[in-house]
Parts: sequence; C-alpha cells; structure tokens
Amino acid sequence: MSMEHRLRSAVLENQMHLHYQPIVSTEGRLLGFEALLRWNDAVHGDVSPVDFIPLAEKTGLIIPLGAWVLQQACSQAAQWHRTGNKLMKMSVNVSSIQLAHKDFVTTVLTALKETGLPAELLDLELTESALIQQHDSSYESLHLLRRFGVKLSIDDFGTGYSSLSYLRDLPVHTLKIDRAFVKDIEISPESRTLVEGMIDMAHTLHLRVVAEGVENRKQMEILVEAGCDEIQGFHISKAVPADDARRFINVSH
Ligand code: G
Ligand code: G
Ligand code: MN
Ligand code: NA
Repeated sequence: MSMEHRLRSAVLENQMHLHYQPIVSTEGRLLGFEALLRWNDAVHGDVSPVDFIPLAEKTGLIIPLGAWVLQQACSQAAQWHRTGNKLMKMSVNVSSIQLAHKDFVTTVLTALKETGLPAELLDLELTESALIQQHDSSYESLHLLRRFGVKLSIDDFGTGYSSLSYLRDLPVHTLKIDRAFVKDIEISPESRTLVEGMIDMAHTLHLRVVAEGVENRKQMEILVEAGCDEIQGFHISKAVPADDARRFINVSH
C-alpha cells in the first residue's frame, strides 16, 4: 500500500507516538522537553518525520496530525506539571501549513483548555522559513497566541538564509540554533565565532538561546562559555518515550 494511504490511516486511527527530548539549563537543570513525532508502520517500519511530515503537509493530513500532537503533548505536560514539577515547558513543532490554517489559534487554545496546561508552559517551534513565508493571518495568530501567554521559538535558526528583520517584528521569545552550527564547534574556530555571534545578537534582542544537537561535553563547555541559555542534544539525551522521560523529571527535584 502507498505511503500516503498508510499515513492517512495512521493519523486517523491515532497510531503515532510522541517521544520527548529533554532541554536543560547550562547547570544541567531540566527546563522541559521537545515533543517529537514517531511513526512505526507495519509495512514501512520506522518512518522519519523528515519523510512523512512533507507528505502530511502535501495531503493536508498535517492539520489533524498537528492537532493531535498539540493535544497529546499538552496532556503529557499537564500531567507532569500536576505531579510536582512546577515550571517545565513543552516545546511542540508547528508546520507553516498549520500556522496558516484559519483554526490554528482555536486548536492551540482548545488543547490548553482541555488539558489544563498553563499557556506559559507551551512553546511553539516555528522554522525560520515558516516565519518568512507567513501570511498576514499567521502573523495575527502569533500575536494573539502570545497575548494568551503562549511562548514562541524560532527552530533551525541560521538555516533559512533570511533577512533578520523578522526577528524584530515577531513576538518570539527563543531562538534555537540549528545543530549544523553546533556540530563542529569544538574543532572549527569559524563555527565557534558564528555561534558566539548568534548568541550575542539574540541577547541584544532579549531572546533566550537554545543550542540544538549538542553531542559532547566539549561542545557544551564552549556553549556555556559563550553565554548560551539552554542545551538540547544527545549529550543530554535523545528523545525518549514518556515513561523514560519521567526519569529526568525525578532526578531534577
Ligand atoms: O526527531 P527527528 O528525527 O525526529 O525530527 C526530524 C524533523 O521532524 C525535525 O525537523 C522536527 O522538527 C520534525 N518534527 C518532529 N516532530 C514533529 C511534529 O510533531 N510536527 C512537525 N511539524 N514537525 C515535527
Ligand atoms: O528540527 P528539529 O530541531 O525539530 O529537529 C530535531 C531533530 O534533531 C530530531 O530528529 C532529533 O532526533 C534530532 N537530534 C536531537 N538531538 C540531536 C543530536 O544531538 N545530534 C543529532 N545528530 N541529532 C539530534
Ligand atoms: Mn524542533
Ligand atoms: Na531544529
């Protein structure tokens, strides 16, 4: 059966899963998680979101799938929040197609309301390219969500080849430096200088900075020295199922 057909039934029959990758402070304290979609298909095996997200976008399935991700991630975060960990964010990836959809704000607010998650603990990750190609309605949606307290992050920062003017105009809180820049930070002085520049620029604009794809101690040390605020990557942990993520919550208290 075609991948599209399989994807459609997986979405409509709730056969997807979320894994959670911890995000920590430079002292190693747990700050929250990024929710990442996982799909294990009986025919195609493990399919990466890199492959099925574009298909979901092309077919419109990203709308019900994205709504499910928001609901599921908020529900999990609300549960962890209730069981003691007071301030822990949940970061959710949002496609530009979702953002442009007329019901996007309602979908987000409904997920918050139904799960009881405080809006301040939800962080929506939007890619640079999504923000550049945005329509007026997307722009309004972001401002509205921000007024409700929802946090906004720019994902994959540095890969969009964009003018940086949108950073000034958008209600964004956090910049996530793409792992392509972090990858050889410990061996390449040029990479290191670039990342230091990004961090300084972000701080000038009063944005927090997350470094993605941190894979070893040396990279972490360089980032801490450069003033980076938050760390995410295999050096801390890969994305894990909810039951395993609980382990990070317990040790941080
Ligand atoms: O975990 P990793 O291989 O799984 O993710 C690959 C890419 O898929 C990343 O760019 C990530 O942002 C994207 N991705 C993962 N989960 C989601 C999701 O729920 N929604 C969207 N739009 N993208 C996702
Ligand atoms: O684009 P986005 O930031 O949402 O992508 C997250 C993707 O990055 C996922 O595929 C996730 O599994 C992957 N990832 C997370 N941490 C690391 C890391 O330290 N190294 C590498 N190579 N990939 C990572
Ligand atoms: Mn992301
Ligand atoms: Na990213």
